[in-house]
Amino acid sequence: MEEFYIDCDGIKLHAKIERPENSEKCPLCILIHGFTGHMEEEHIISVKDAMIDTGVAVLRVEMYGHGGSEGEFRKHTLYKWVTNALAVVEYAKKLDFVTELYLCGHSQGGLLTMLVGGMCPDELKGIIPMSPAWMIPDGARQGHILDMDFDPKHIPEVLDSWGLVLDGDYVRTAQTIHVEDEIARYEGPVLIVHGAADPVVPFAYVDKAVKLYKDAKLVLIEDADHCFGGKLNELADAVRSFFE
Ligand code: FER
Repeated sequence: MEEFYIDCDGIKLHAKIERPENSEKCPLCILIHGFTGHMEEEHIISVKDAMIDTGVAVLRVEMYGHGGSEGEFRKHTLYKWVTNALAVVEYAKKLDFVTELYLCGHSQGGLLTMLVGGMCPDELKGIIPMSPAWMIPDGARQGHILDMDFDPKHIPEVLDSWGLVLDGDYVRTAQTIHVEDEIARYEGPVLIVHGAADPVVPFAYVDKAVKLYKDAKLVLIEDADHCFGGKLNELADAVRSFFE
């Protein structure tokens, strides 16, 4: 395991890379956490270990304002995360041991995975959105974010909810994001993993994504919540079967 930082326009992004044993060249999957998340969460570790098991190296990176990366949480936006992820794809492409590149992310990182998939279809051999938070842009347009209601035409200076503070720019930028466009731009294989008891991401969004992607498979894990608590083996099996 190697720990380091990837530069993104002067912001240091905290990263860890782990390679399977006995492999010179191998595929690599970039793995990204969700909103308020980080790279050591147990569902992220389970997915990482499952990938290593199947001979895939894993590059975990923490996005702007999260974990050990620079940037203030309240100033993070999906635009900043997209810019970060593009810098990570660029970094990973240049690693000489890498044969094929994949992208996987959880929740807000799953939404990010769908967006960046559409932006980098030639670079990404496959994508794995987990509990993908596609409802965020719609919520921003309708005036519901973090269980807070606001007038979407007059965005508040700050959102203050769930004990968290987010600048209004989070909403301003999220309102402009149209995930269908990026779904249409990605024609490679997609694995969506979702918990059937996820109270955060409505299943209707996952269902719509599976239908719109050209080549998507859904693994719906019964009784699993947003972070697959108590269902980590099922999560790992889904990821393993995608790479095997
Ligand atoms: C929201 C609902 C869910 C939201 C973010 C999330 C910022 C993200 C959840 C996650 O990444 O786990 O209203 O607003």
